[in-house]
Amino acid sequence: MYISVNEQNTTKLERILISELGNHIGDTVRVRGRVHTVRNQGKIIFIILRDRSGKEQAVVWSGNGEDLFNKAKTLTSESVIDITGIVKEAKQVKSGHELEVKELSIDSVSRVPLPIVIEQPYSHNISNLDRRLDYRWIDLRSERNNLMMKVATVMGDGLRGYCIENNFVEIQGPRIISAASESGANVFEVKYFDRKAYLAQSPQFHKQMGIAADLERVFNMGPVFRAEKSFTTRHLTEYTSFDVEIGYIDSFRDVCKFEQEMIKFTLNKVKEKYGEDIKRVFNVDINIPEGDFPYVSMKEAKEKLASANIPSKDVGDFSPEEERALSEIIEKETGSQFVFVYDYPHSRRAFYHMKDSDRPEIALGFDLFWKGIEITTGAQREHRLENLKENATERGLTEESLKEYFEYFEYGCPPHGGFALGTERFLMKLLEYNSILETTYLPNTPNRLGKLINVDKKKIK
Ligand code: AMO
Repeated sequence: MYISVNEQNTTKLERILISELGNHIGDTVRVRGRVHTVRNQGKIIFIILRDRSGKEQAVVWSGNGEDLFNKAKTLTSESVIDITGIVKEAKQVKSGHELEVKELSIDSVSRVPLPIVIEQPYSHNISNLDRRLDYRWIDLRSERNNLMMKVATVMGDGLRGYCIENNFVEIQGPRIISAASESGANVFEVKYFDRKAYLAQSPQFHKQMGIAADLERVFNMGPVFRAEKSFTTRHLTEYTSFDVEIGYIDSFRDVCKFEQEMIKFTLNKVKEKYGEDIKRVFNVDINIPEGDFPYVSMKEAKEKLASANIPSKDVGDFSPEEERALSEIIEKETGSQFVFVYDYPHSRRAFYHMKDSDRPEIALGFDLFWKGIEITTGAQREHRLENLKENATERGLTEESLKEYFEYFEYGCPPHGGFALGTERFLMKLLEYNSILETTYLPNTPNRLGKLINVDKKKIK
């Protein structure tokens, strides 16, 4: 059953996973993986073998052949090996069984010592974060980071799956674009043959194009780029945005409602598949929110913060300290870890947000906070071309620079709204990591481009 034929036409046992060994007591099996640790006791060598499904003790006896034993003696931690052996019951081992090695081949030798320490949580880790990220492929081998990547997969599947279940259409907006959508300040310029182009800060204009194209409900999950000089635990220069745009809405609250249900669905999916592992490895319980997330206006939020003696430097936005405090206050008051904040001043939001018709100084948009940080911005969009042009002019944006975008509204466009969720921030809060750099596969920041690039923080413009 487990026989496979390789290129040389010799038969080999098919690899099984460590997690399956319990079903094979007494059988000869083949397992492949990494040497987690190796301990030479003189006449016996203990190898802890690790694969994606778990760990198992493998034992090499000197009596099982000199060549085999000598080979085992050369093993280093983290080397990649291929073992054939017999699964034996072993009461003294946690799993209740171990593998008696009959054949050993070394697929790839690891240098020792490793450049970083793997496995411990960051707060106890003697390797600092930048060094760990410089050796990310080793850092990701830890149980927690491996699990983090698996959770990210299910999280993405949940977000996409919820949209698909609700008959959304998936789009991939172009990433090289001719006009900046968010603000001209934090956009990366690229050379596009003989002209300038930009890396998309968001698929904003192109998800709205999907509404003008009568796709009615669209989503887009993909990379976006921000030339932001922010050296924080929440900013990347390249991140994966989960964008949604919904046609025929009556209010931005329709958008909030959709996002709320999408989040519940996603958290449920993650809990179902990895809830127990997350509890064991991160000591985090996944709470599935019940009912509607609470709403708080900007004014109410600032009042609550003032009552709690949290200083406010900016009436139109929140500092990280305010975001943290506001989340705590709302959780205490309502039990909810999520809160929608709305009624931001229009002057502080993107020009494409619709203005409240009774209070034109207010934008019909919102942010969603979770456990102390903003994870989403959204809004009802201005779909009336004249108003949209006026908004742009107020911000000093030229008609010329937005010509293509404006065209989407010239041939009729349904009322619509949407939002974008930062997936790395979502994952960071989900697993309670301290930094977004840890929940990004290979994070780019102002001073990291694959590896640390030691940029002078004062000099970068
Ligand atoms: P905004 O710029 O607020 O809105 O971004 C939306 C969400 O993206 C995440 N985010 C980031 N994550 C990591 N690094 C960054 N530098 C970074 N910047 C933002 C946050 C944030 O809430 N077009 C609008 C959305 C819309 O209205 O649909 C936009 O991009 O989680």
